[in-house]
Order: sequence, then structure tokens, then C-alpha cells
Amino acid sequence: MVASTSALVHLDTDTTIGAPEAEHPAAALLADCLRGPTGWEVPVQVGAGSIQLRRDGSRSQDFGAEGYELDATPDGIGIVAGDDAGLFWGVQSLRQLLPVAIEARTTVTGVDWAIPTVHIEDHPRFCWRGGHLDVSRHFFAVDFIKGFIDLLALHKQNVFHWHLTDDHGWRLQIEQYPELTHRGASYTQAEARSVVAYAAARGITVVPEIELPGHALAVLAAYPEFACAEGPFHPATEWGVFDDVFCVGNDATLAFLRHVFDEVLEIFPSRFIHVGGDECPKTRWAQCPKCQARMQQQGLANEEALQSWTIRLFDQYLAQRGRRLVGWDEILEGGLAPGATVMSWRGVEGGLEAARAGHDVVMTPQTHVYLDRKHYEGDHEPGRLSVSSLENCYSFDPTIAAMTVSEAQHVLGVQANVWSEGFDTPAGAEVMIWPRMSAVAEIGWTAQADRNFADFVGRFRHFAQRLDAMGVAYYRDRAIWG
Ligand code: TNX
Repeated sequence: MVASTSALVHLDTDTTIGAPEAEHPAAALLADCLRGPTGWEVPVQVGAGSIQLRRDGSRSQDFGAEGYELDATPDGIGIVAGDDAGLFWGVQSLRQLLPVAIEARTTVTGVDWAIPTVHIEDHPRFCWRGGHLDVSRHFFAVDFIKGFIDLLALHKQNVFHWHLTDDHGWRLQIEQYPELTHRGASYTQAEARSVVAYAAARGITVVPEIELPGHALAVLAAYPEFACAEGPFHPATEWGVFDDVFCVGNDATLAFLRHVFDEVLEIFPSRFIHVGGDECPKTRWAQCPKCQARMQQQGLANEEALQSWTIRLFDQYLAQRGRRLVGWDEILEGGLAPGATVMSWRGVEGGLEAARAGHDVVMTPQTHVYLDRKHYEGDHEPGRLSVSSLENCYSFDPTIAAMTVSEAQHVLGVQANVWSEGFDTPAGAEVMIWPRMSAVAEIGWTAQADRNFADFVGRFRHFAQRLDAMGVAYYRDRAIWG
């Protein structure tokens, strides 16, 4: 809810930030956001300030998780929330109320740093509001990743799903297996930690994805002993799904994967860890003596059951370490691992089936929220495979009609996926992402009854000025600009 009058509340060199405690992350973020463009070092102090951040646990019920209130009056600006996440989102709303010059990287003079007097009560519809990026098919540098995270935060999205491994390249340094990243671009562990810290300072959790048992060619190129067949293997140079996958009949392969997760868990504090699980052809397993022996030992009826057994193994491995497994909806095949959360991508059916079985679900159907798709039919459209217009994307409701109330409670939220087969530059990625990611952010945040595409279009037209100020490219969609 937003109420506003025409009066302005001005910030100036006397502005201070009052925070619940020293080094409060949302207060630090706000000071940081103001510092560059205004040129002011806005002090953060415990207690009172002209911009007052207050966490009030006793009112958590009123605000809801991640909810906040923002009041701007001639006497000052106040943000109050039940939890720190709410304070982060309140700070992002304040940022959006400031002139777009606040996005400049250098000091801008002659700007009236003011916001309208306003009263906002706000809270999210879902607890998982995600943006994914594939950095395997094409690699994106740490600076771009951080810029993307900042934009997710600006949209109050709280999960960055980092698709780190695939057939085309393994992108995370693993100390025990240097050959994984020996050739080709990748992130050092120090860089990955810096991304995690940067995201945490904006209220975002980084969920890493390590693909298994399929999409493994980049590993097999470096360590062919983890395949069923004889090598050599090469990282894929075409797009698609490949037959050579991890040999899960081989104990050494499973040990390799455990060692990888041991390092991954050290870098990523996220409770959810993504293990892929999608698009794993069973052709090699059907021919492989080790995989067949494993099936016999474990009493597994077919190769689908072997995939399910593998996912269960890592479900347990992660659970023993206090984490939760999340995987693409193929993990339903052959039986779902007990603790698994499902990302429903081939449609919403996988999500429905998982929710019926009492599992948590993140909705990410390719029909609506795959941002690698074309915006419209046509040869010159950026995008590939099929079409998902902005309006189609916006129209998605994660709580699908066929769900009962209790099934719908298993829907954690929504995520847009950005597969990078079709672009290889930051601007190339950005025109796929914006404005469609903004639409997905609104699906995750705003109550269904309050959503309206025409209204979104009007607001995005205005918001685009902020993207311009940030130097972020976006698709000039005719649904917005005619
Ligand atoms: C399917 S979505 C994939 C990806 C591709 C994508 C292209 C999923 C779990 N697997 O490997 O990049 O389609 O849209």
C-alpha cells in the first residue's frame, strides 16, 4: 500500500542513518548507495538518525516475513521491519524513490536528493524470488555477476541461482581437482566468496548448482575415469543433451562428487544446494557393467531408479550437513528423494506432483519464465527455441488453479532462468533479462489480486530511466514502447 502527497523530503549533508546496531548490513548498504553519487559520507549510528532503520521483532506478525513499512515525512524517513530482510527491501524502496542520479557511479552535482512524502506498507507474496544465470555455456565475469545481483536486489529478489557447471565448462575452482578449471575461464574460490558476501550484503542468498548425474562433459574431459565409456572426452561445443554422463556405478565418481560438495558447502552458506538432475540420458548406464552391478546390488529395477538412487544419496549427504537438496523436475522420475525440493521447469506439472507428495516447489516453467526465449516470433528476435513475450511472462501465477490450499503452501515461489546458449556478452544477456525479470520479480512479490499488466508497463517505462542511469541494456519491447 502506498500513500503519498506532493511534498518532498530532502536529504542533505546533515543526513544521518540510525541503525539497530553498529555495522547493520541494510544501513551499510544505504550509506554505500548514497556515498558515490552525493559525495557525502552519511554517518551510520546506533539509535536515532534522520533516516531511521528499526527492527521490531514484536511486530513481525504485522509485517510478515520480509515485510516493512516506510514513512517519509518532513520530520524524517523511517523504515521499520520485523526482520533484517525487511530492512533491506525498505532500503531498496527508498533507493527507487530517489532521483535516478542515485545510480551514478561518480558524484553528481546539482541534484535535489529528495523523495516524496510517502507511507508504504509492503511484504512479499513468496519467500523464493529467484533469478538464475547459466555461466557454463558462456562465462560471465565477476563484475557482471555482482551487477546482476544488485539488480535482483533492486527488485527485492532474494535468490541468485548460479548455474556453475554444465557440458560446456566447469566454472568453479575446486582445490582437490585442479584439472576441472585448468583450461577455460572460471571463478576462483576467493571470487565466489566475494560474490556470496556481495549478495549477502543485499539480502540475497546464492544457491550454487553443481550438475549431476548428467550435463557432465566438462568434468569428463578433465577426469575421464568418472565416465562409463572410454575417453577421451571434450567439453561440448554444440548445444544439447549428451550421452556421456557420470558413471554412478563407480564408487570413485561418487567420492569425487562428495569431495566437490565438501568444498562447495564451505564457500556457499545457502541452506539450499542445487544438484541439477535434469536431462540425463540413460544410454551409457544401460551398457555399463558397473552401473548394472550397482542396480543389482541396490535392487533397482531400471536406470530411472538408478538416477533416483543417486539423487537420494546426495539428498542424504546434504541433509547430514544441514542443507537441503533442490533439483530440476526430472528428480521426480524413479521416486523423489525424501528431503528434495523440486524446480518445476518442463511445465507446472512436476511442481503439482511434488506438492501433492508434500514436497516444496519452486515454479520456473519454460513456457513462461525462461528468459532465453524469443520475445516475439521472428528471425531477428534475440532468443531461441520458442517464444515467451513479456505479457506471457507476466501472466504466470505460481499457485496454479489445480492446487488445493495445502498444496499451494508448498510453492516456495518463482524463479526466472537465464540460459546462456544464445548470447555471450553482458549487453546480450541484459536484453534477454530486462524487462522480463522485472515481470518475474513482480510475480514473486505482489499479491495476485494487485497485479495488472497495463499498470506494470507504465511503471516499467518509468523504471527504464533508472536502468539507463545504471548503463544496463534492456529489450525495447513494443508492449511498452509501441
Ligand atoms: C533445458 S532447464 C535445460 C538447459 C538448457 C535449457 C535451454 C534445464 C533444467 N535444462 O540445459 O540450457 O533447456 O532453454
